[in-house]
Amino acid sequence: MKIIVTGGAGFIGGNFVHYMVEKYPEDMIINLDALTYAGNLETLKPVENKPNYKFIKGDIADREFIFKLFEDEKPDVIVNFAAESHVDRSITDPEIFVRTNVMGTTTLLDACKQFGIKRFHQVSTDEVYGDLPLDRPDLFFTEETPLHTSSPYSSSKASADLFVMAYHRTFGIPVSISRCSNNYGPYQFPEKLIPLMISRALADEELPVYGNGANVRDWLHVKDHCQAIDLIVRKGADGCVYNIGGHNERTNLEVVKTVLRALDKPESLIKYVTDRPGHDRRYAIDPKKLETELGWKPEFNFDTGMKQTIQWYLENREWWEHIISGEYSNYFEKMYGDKL
Ligand code: NAD
Ligand code: TDX
Repeated sequence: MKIIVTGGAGFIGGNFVHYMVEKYPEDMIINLDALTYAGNLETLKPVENKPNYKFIKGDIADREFIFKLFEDEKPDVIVNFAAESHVDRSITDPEIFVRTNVMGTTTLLDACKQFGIKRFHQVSTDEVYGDLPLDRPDLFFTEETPLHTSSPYSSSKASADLFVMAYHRTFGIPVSISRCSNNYGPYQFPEKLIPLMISRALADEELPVYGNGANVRDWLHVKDHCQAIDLIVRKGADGCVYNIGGHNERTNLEVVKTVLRALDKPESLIKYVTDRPGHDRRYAIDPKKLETELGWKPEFNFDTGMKQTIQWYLENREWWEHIISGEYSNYFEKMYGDKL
């Protein structure tokens, strides 16, 4: 099989490329990535010389380029990770989220319609369901929960999901969608909560916690996410949505304190800052469909996953220090400058 992985130089896409290149030596994995601020070819170093791997630089919203790529490569499967993925950036600059997340996805779907495809898989998010109240721990997102978004990011992802389903129904494109909870693990860009806190705690810098830190996220190790996507692409039913999550709910404050404990740093580093506008309160996934229909089970719980992740950031300082010392430092100043 020839599989195009879009966004394979990012966090989850990069981990997925590693996983697929190792697991399926007989398949060809093509990593298509525009190398935005979030794309990093350093992440692909472990696979770059493998015979079943190839990198192509390109933009999923560039129609001419995408059609030519499909014509040349004739892929069997597309797994679409490419996206603008950071909620805070979507609040300051929503437009690029529409271009990449919505128009990029429809451009890929148009190419699938024109050239044919065995499966188009859309990597979506639990954020399309909106949020749950903090005082109802009995409530979870199922695949039937209505879409009800809060941020420009989640609205762009929900919109893309609707287009995927529309192309399935109207044009008969074989599709699947997965909606996963918050990921953590190696190679995550240090703008996201866990790597941000690890890198700043190691430098004895203040840790910005939005609001009172009581918002809840449901954490899944990135490797478990990759395994689930592989399973859905190969065995999932055509036209179906699968939720992915491992029942690891934590408040943001609990997560930050876990990082501080693991690094033996004081809680006095925590600094409560202005809340994110429209901040979703709680995400919690019910993964029953994936578990019962496809037999998926996560390998990590939050404790084992965090231990492995923190160890990785300690052993791979060069990877993230390189990012922090570059253009990203301007972004941090702009976003947090008057908060810290
Ligand atoms: P990321 O920001 O780390 O990586 C995104 C990648 O997409 C980068 O390599 C970037 O260069 C590439 N990209 C951006 N625009 C592009 C374009 N126009 N054309 C080609 N490539 C482009 O993101 P991530 O955290 O790895 O998330 C990957 C996917 O998983 C996204 O679709 C996101 O919505 C979804 N998701 C993320 C999480 C999470 O917790 N991070 C959870 C659930 C779902
Ligand atoms: O400095 C911070 N302080 C803080 O308190 C940052 C960056 C975040 N937070 C809070 C906001 C959230 O409640 O931590 C929580 C996690 O924040 P992010 O890492 O920005 O993730 P989130 O907004 O939950 O979205 C993530 O999960 C779903 C990904 O970025 C999305 O791509 C994915 O779809």
